[in-house]
Amino acid sequence: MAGSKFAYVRNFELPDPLLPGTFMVLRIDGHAFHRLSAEHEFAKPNDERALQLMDHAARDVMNEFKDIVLAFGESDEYSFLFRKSTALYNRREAKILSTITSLFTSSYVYNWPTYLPGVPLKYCPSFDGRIVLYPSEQVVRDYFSWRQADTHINNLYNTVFWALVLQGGQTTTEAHATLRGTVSATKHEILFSRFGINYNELSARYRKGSVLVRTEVPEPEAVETQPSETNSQDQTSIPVVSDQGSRKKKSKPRTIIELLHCDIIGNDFWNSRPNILAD
Ligand code: DGT
Ligand code: MG
Ligand code: MG
Ligand code: MG
Ligand code: MG
Repeated sequence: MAGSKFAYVRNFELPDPLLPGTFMVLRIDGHAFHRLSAEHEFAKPNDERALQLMDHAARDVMNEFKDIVLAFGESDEYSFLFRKSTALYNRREAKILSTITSLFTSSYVYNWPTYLPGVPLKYCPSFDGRIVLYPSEQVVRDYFSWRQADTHINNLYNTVFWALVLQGGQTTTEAHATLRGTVSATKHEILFSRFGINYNELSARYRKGSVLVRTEVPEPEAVETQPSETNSQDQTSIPVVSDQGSRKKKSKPRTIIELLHCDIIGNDFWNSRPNILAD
């Protein structure tokens, strides 16, 4: 059927496919959260409630988009890694980016009262988003190492900074001056000797950020419904037909989304979860 004479305008909508066979990382970041955190009196340097709200929104995104295999969050940002061969929305960039940024934002707003009860939102928060493609496993790992190293550097600085201000009585200008040019060891030392704070004993959430992964869990029912199957081999992909009707054995393992605050720079995390980078 011919369209209207206006339908030609459709030709101005250009395709925006993301290169196939590459890892896709989508990162959202709170717009002007310097202001949002101040106006809603977030605790300094870290507001546990606000960070948990970020984790909740990221979990909602992962529940909706199963091709996301890993997410990492800190401060007002979250990064989502898609499996390499994802065909989500035919890899159309604007569709993916706008849908996920929008879902994250609405979940953040929807769940705000749960995490910050008694703190009414004064205005509409928003998030920016970008998608970057990475060509190899090594660059993907380096990307996440970069974000977690950033978490550590910022958190160490902010922790000392706010200790100097809130407990040490310095002005923010004085605290910046105190810390100017100091190396990491000096910051640890200031925290310990002046404020009795052992940095390494602070919450891992603050030091390592938030890591969301899919973890396989045993499917208890599958075992129960196949009592005659005793040989644990050869069961992986064979559909088993029971007397009561057809039922697939071990079709897809059940996974849960797990929240961790662990190191993702070293090899252990990646070696123990080979599925993240495999396709
Ligand atoms: P942008 O991203 O360019 O629109 O600007 P901002 O203001 O969002 O800057 P950004 O993303 O570089 O830094 C995040 C801001 O959010 C930073 O000013 C600190 C604030 N923020 C994030 N999480 C917390 C928190 O847990 N507690 C407090 N007090 N502030 C936080
Ligand atoms: Mg920024
Ligand atoms: Mg921001
Ligand atoms: Mg940020
Ligand atoms: Mg539509």
